[in-house]
Amino acid sequence: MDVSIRFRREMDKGLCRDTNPTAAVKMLPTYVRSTPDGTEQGEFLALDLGGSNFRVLLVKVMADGEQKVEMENQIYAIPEHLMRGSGSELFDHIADCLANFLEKLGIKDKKLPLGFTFSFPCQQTKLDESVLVSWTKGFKASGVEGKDVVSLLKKSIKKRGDFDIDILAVINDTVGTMMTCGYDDHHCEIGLIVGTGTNACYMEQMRNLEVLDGDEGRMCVNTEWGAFGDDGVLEDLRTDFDREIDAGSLNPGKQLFEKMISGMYMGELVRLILVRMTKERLLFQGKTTAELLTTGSFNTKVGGQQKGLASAEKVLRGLSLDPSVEDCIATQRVCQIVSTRAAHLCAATLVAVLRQIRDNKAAEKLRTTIGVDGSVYKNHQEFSRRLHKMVRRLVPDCDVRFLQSQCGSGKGAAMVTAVAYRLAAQQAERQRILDTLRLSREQLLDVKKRMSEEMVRGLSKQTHEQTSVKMLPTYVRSTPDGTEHGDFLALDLGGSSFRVLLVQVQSGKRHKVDMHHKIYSIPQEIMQGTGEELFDHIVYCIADFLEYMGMKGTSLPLGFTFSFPCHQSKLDQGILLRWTKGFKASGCVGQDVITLLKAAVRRRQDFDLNFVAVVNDTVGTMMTCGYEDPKCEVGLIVGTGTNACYMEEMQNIELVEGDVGRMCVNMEWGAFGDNGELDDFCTQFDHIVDNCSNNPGKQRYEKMVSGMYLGEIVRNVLMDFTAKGLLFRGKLSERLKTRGIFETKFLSQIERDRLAMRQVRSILQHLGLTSSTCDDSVLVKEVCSVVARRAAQLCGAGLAAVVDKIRQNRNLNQLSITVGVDGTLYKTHPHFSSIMQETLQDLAPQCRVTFQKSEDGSGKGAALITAVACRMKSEGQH
Ligand code: 0WK
Ligand code: 0WK
Ligand code: BGC
Ligand code: BGC
Repeated sequence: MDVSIRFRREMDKGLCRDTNPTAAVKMLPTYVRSTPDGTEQGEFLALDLGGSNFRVLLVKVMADGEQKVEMENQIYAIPEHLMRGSGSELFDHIADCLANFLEKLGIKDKKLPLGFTFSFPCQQTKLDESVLVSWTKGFKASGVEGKDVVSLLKKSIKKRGDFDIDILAVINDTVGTMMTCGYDDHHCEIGLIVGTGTNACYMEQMRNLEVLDGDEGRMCVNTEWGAFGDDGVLEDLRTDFDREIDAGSLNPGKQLFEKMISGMYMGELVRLILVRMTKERLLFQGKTTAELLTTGSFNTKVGGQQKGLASAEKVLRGLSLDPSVEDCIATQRVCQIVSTRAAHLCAATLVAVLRQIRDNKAAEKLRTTIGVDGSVYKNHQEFSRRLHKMVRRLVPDCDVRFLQSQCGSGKGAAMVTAVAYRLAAQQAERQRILDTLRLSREQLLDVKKRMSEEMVRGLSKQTHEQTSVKMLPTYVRSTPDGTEHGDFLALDLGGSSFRVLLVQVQSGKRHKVDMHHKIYSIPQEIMQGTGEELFDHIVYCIADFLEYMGMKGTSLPLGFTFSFPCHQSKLDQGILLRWTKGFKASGCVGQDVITLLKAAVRRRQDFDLNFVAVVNDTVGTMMTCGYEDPKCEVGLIVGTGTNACYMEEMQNIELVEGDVGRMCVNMEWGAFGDNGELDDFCTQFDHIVDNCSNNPGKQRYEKMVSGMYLGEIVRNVLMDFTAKGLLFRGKLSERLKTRGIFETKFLSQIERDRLAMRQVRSILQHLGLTSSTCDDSVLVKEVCSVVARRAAQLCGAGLAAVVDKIRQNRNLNQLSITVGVDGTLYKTHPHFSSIMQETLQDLAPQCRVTFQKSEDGSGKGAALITAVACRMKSEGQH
């Protein structure tokens, strides 16, 4: 119990980030995160190095329903001079054995995936990279410690040049054993080796693996318990015999626990004890022999099979001794004691692992299986019996089963490789699909170029009709100059919420604006009902607001932010060209929205309004921000929808008379791509979202950028991945099939740095995906980030076209300008704005653009435009 508790403490030291560097028991991450799930299939090569035999294997895994594995293997010798020679010779030899094996099976031409069981302590950063920390057991080849054994093997194979393989995984033999046994018994979560060396691995909770990021799910940890005691914590238990063995070993001071247990040392322990007893005349009449005094002459194998005195005698005679019966009994007794100690010490550390797993699971009664291999465990019946017995004595409350590995860790290596292969294939397929959503700089430059071309075509009388980007004149000619004053009513319709506002503007130096507003919802059925119902609802809200403000009966000038594409021939008229976003009210397209509103006011006969201006939310946003920063000459919305406006030179606006000064143009860039300008960037998911929208073929750019659609793009990618078995183990939840269920706000939440995986998990829970794994969460986060990144980059490319046009309009080498921005996506997404600005800076390097987030919404801007219009009317200008 005490040894077990000490070892538990050592395990914690190894797991803890701060103490890991000095911990003796290294608790090495293996990057094996999942046990076989039955979908593995294919042909895999495996190498099994580090035990008493070096094996090369070919493992065929069939996944047709009942899992079947066929194996062919060949044992090759590793001569001692190679174990202790130069590393490159050792790896050349391994490559030669591999070549020989492939030749024999006539598969030299195949480039098969390979799993490498390398049974020594290795620091891994990923499954197929493994740096040897230090040799153990009989190995001491030079130039390998501190090196990645995959690169060493690759080098040796390349040196041969007559075959090629794909090394996908390096694992420890304990891991291979756990996986081999895990294939048949899904409870197997511990791997134990007691052979030449000894070691154990087990499935640990990621949250306890402090040296790694991420705290979801589990990963297999290679404890490397052979080194237990290397920091002196076992000194009170180690005997002089142990010290003598260590002193005579290849790696003194290291693997002290292993040297008390494993097959490489047990025989020697017995020998040293026999020598000491002989020298003290307690055995063989005190007469030693050369053999008895020779290191390694009493090897464990024979020691183990103590079937009666006969064999003891035979062994001792093998050392030229002339043993008496007492000598044989005594020798047997020594073997028994050495083996018992080994078994019990092994039990103690194993129990520490069992307790760790039980506590991780907070399980009352732990049910688990230990996969075991190794010549000591397999050939020393007494050892395994004593081990089982002591384990059950130390943890009587655990239901522990020992499953002896029949086919070595090679099968397990193939399983890990199969999982790695499946994961790699799945990852490649995922990335192939995600790559269709990743845009290169060239592509973004192309988007900018095409947007610029469409802007020019939209402004020109000839091509205006055909173009997709309508460049609509707004009859807003100047930005506020601080002389505006008065009270104004503003409506703000078209975003995610409908607002009615009272805006009070004071002119003069410390000019300022006070605002009162109330938010109203526009129910779906009103958005998609009749125009009358919609405008009656708007008027009802205005009446409620005037009531709420106690302004019944006052007739204030009204500015109407109507965030849809409207053709205007003057400020107080807006002919709706088409609905966008979630709106589809009938009888409005082609109508002047002021007329529709007036009709609704008339229908209510409750109050009157002085309709002065209809403005687009981009224009309202530009004006709102322009009130603070006169350099603000661009308005950008990235919310439910997306759009931009900017101050264009009158001479370029061919649809409006006059060449003097500027006028704000509402680009309606949401429609960019409606004439196919973006087809070569559209993915299958964009087509699905467009086909399922209520305005197919329209607003293509908007459907790749704005908040109303990003969630749907993500949902369709997730569905496609799930359908292809790349996510959620191919199990689709009903909820995930529901349109609009993956709200765009999830994208912002999921990408918020700190929260990350736990946040994702709860969102997936909410989507009915309760059985999602950590990997699923990671992938969902990646899909969200790819979709949001593309949206931000496309928006940046569009904006680059706008500011560069303004720069060229003004023949400037350098333009510094401010863009007023609003919209939930821009404001709440953690990375959208920075990615958009990076893209803009990269594609329009001659423009220094400052972004001004609009805090007061476009209602203020609408009121300012109304104020300017009123001022100009009162000064008789038009
Ligand atoms: C057989 C496994 C191998 C492991 C060996 C340990 O396939 O990976 O290294 O058991 O036992 P040993 O051969 O050292 O007794
Ligand atoms: C707030 C503005 C409004 C605009 C909205 C867009 O006041 O005019 O339509 O932003 O953002 P959304 O609400 O669609 O996210
Ligand atoms: C090695 C371990 C290995 C064990 C059993 C030890 O010497 O350090 O990596 O698992 O032997 O082969
Ligand atoms: C509309 C634009 C509006 C944008 C942002 C688009 O769907 O067509 O008029 O500016 O959404 O709200």
